Amino acid sequence: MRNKVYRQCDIERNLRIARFRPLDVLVVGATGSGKSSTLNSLFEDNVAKVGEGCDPETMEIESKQLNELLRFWDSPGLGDNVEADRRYSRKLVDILYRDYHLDNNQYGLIDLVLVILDGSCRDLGTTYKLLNDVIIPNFQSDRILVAINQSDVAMKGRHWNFYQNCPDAMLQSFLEEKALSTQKRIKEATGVKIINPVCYSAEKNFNIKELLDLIIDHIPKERRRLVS
Ligand SMILES: Nc1nc2c(ncn2[C@@H]2O[C@H](COP(=O)(O)OP(=O)(O)OP(=O)(O)O)[C@@H](O)[C@H]2O)c(=O)[nH]1
Ligand SMILES: [Mg+2]
Repeated sequence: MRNKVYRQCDIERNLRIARFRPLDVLVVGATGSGKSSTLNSLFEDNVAKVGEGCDPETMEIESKQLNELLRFWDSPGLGDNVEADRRYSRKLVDILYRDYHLDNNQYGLIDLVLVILDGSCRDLGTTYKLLNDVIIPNFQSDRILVAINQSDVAMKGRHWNFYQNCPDAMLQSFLEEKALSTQKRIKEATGVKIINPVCYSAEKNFNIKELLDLIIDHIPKERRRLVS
């Protein structure tokens, strides 16, 4: 089934509880983790420019609407240099405080933050910094989701079954361990207990429905009050 119409009834029902639409998901992560590739895979279309060379690609926060129920915000990645990190962090904080008014109440525009990790890399330093310095002080922790991209190259390209386009048993168990260890390490580094991350590959279109499931199953029950 196409992603645009995937579990529409569930999304409608979950959004109806809090009477809002669309759901706004801010996609963040280190540069090169695959945020833009993830959007292309979710949209089954070329909606965001993917980096081809060594340099960071996305420079601005831009919205992409999948359908009338889901809107994603692609963002620049952290981890390039100190000055760029400062600039991008400010942009992220700004959007976390972007508001809208309804019935005389003020709400935050962004409903969920999706943190994308590069599964081929063990270093979580930039992600910790992003969470500790930018996201957690300015956003409700129970609205943070984490997903691990680049599962196809998590073991340096080994154990990917090219014929079936999925990990073999060895890589599968490596990914399960990786998800648990990431959850534990994020708890230790930030104090936040995240939901078990989904491992997927934007490049190979692997587990993209599971990534959508993670979002759909964690649609907040109410609109977001701004952190003061
Ligand atoms: N093997 C593999 N490569 C991937 C995957 N996802 C992304 N890539 C590659 O990783 C590189 C960076 O991808 P982008 O989508 O531009 O990453 P980004 O997080 O948007 O990067 P910035 O815009 O610089 O923050 C590109 O060369 C992609 O082709 C994946 O699932 N598997
Ligand atoms: Mg990008």
